[in-house]
Amino acid sequence: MMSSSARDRMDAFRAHGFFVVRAFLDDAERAALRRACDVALVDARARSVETGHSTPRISLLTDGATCFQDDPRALERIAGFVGSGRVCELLSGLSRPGEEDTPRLKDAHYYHEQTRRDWDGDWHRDSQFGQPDPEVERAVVATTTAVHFRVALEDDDRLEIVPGSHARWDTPDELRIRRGADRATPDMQDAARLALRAGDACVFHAWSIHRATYRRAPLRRTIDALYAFARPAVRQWPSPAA
Ligand SMILES: O=C(O)CCC(=O)C(=O)O
Repeated sequence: MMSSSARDRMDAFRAHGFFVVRAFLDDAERAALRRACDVALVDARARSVETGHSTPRISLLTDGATCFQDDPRALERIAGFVGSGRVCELLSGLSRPGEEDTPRLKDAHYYHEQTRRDWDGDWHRDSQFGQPDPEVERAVVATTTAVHFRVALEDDDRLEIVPGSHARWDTPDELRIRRGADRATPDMQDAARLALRAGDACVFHAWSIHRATYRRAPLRRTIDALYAFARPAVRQWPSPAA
């Protein structure tokens, strides 16, 4: 039987598109995970004047081969965490009918404070990336699920979400903002700021309307993994010429 807290999480996810689990990691777990993620950030910052400095985040898995070459144990810890039963349990039951129930890990990122300047991110649904046609995107939003799972390794109140937007299409104002010329406006109606304390976890629907603002201070160290539930498309290869 589902525990009442699991039921509460699912209800919150269905209604608002996100839920928060307070104190998901204790101080020792959080410190160990932060040490592992910092290995990649220190490496990225040393290699680049952009990545890790003026980017919102670095990728922990797709750049892992280089970022962790001096400390492969750090990569093992991160990969173990984002694939752990404890994390997957939080994602259980979030898919739609017709989708797989098992989440497929797409990547893991590390959101960091800025080193050069403060800036405001664009409002978006992750579903819009690679979808120039809003009607095609609308069908993706209506039929599939992708989620971010994150843990703040230091206090983090940078993320803003429009609650409930995962379960409906945009209002005319929302569509104008996220596909228009003023995407970083502070004037998104009904947006809520998600304040996580160090150790808190949050799951949010990747198709929700959301954004973050990026600052030099305070320190931002949030690990975020992205998972999809949709069945992977089967790629049709052309048959070899006879
Ligand atoms: O927390 C953030 O910096 C924003 C996350 C975000 O917009 C995304 O990953 O799509």
